[in-house]
Amino acid sequence: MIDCGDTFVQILEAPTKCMRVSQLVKHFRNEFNRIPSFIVRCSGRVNLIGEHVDYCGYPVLPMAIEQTILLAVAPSDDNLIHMKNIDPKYKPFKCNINSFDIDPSGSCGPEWYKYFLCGVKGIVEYAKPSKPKGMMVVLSGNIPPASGLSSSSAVVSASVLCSAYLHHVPLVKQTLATISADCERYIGTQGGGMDQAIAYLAKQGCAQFIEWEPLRASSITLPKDAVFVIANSLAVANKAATSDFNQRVIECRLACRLLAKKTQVNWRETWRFSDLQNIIGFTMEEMETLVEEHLTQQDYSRQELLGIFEIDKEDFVQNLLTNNTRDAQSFKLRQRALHVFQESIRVRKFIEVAEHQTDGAIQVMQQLMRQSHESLKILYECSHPRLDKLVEISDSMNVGARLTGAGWGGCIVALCEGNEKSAEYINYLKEHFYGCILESQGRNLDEVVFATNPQRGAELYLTDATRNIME
Ligand code: ADP
Ligand code: NG1
Repeated sequence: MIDCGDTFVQILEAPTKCMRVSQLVKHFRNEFNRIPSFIVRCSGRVNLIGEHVDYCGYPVLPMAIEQTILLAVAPSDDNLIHMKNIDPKYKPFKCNINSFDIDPSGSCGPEWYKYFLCGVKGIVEYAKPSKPKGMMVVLSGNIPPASGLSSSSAVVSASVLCSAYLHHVPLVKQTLATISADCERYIGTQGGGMDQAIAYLAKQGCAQFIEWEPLRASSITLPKDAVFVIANSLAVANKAATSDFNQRVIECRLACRLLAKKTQVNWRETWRFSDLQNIIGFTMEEMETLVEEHLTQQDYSRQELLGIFEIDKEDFVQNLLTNNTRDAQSFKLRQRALHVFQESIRVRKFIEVAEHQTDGAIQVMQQLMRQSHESLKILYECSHPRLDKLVEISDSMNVGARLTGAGWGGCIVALCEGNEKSAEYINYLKEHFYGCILESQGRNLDEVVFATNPQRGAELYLTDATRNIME
């Protein structure tokens, strides 16, 4: 494992030959009658293994993908944040930098610009500038939204980077990743930080083993015959539009508190499995046994938990739940906890095998991915019939696959051995899976199912206008 030492976000010349960048600059010019001062690029990501474990404090193995969020930005003197999107389905919005609100409510999920505002708020609260700067922004994105490839965090992380640059905050990757993870929670979801970490710490050609506290990334070189394919189920699932994601987060926290109580640890202050594990000094396997011993019920009702923790309803709602889970009555603690420990054991094995690259490494990795999907389906209940179907087809072709990201829709990531196999697999899916799905009609299937390679983390590009305006 190589520790990725470089600390600062790269600042480069704008790639004028890139079609999307020139379209973005053109759009910016039409909107604001000037050229942008700088451009920010931030990738989406695919998580290879380690799903729903980051918010429990355990490592994950994502890599950045080719699809990105691009922002063209210039400072504005009127204290306003002017936000436009190249895609007309995302309506323009403007607000005052000194007084805006991020209300995450709405049954279709928060409006797009609120993700951008999370990033602005994150930097303003971190740097506390005496005079926050207004800005003009145009966004261009091609990460499929609400599909588990981290489009939302790419918007938030790009916004953090652009706001940091505008406010002269040092562009230290780890710091910006942490700010991005914290501020995306203004949207209401309690993510663990994987998406924002890889957004900044990604390296071309390698997946990253991401660990927490302190946040760090180590490059993992994957076997050279390993080809990762992303296949979109075309079932969208916006994380902030339902309580499903946060329900899983609080189930893990409750499971952790309950185990803490059983092991005489201060349960009020211990809500992440990794913290509890550190305190009691158990191995991952011993944590699994602890779950088997103490979390014996299939379901825990709210009433039962009030009794176990000896607390009243107000305390429970205020301190142990989130806004959108405040009415939850039933909690599956055993199943969620078992998934987290077993998945974390799989991450460890996956890294060991990928690193040693002995004969049969790819087959072992494929098997771990299959097991991961099964666990997400059965224990974590975050799959979708279309994801299951994709995994089933993959199995039948000797390809190991699993859902990636939060689930309930979105994409699978599949591991194929060699380019020939991946081409055969992609063609098979195009014909036999996408051929039967209404949402695929009229779509460019090359954007729906494709092989992917690890890309670089976030970057900032200067345009000619930058030098005059930013000093
Ligand atoms: P994901 O798994 O892709 O992060 P989320 O449900 O968390 O899914 O976030 C999806 C939301 O992110 C979209 O509904 C939209 O508000 C925002 N988003 C994603 N891509 C874009 C884009 N290109 N332009 C504007 N907003 C975007
Ligand atoms: P997606 O669905 O890709 O946005 C979410 C969380 C991650 C992680 C995964 C599940 C956010 C912003 N992202 O990812 O932190 O918990 O689910 O492994 O909440």
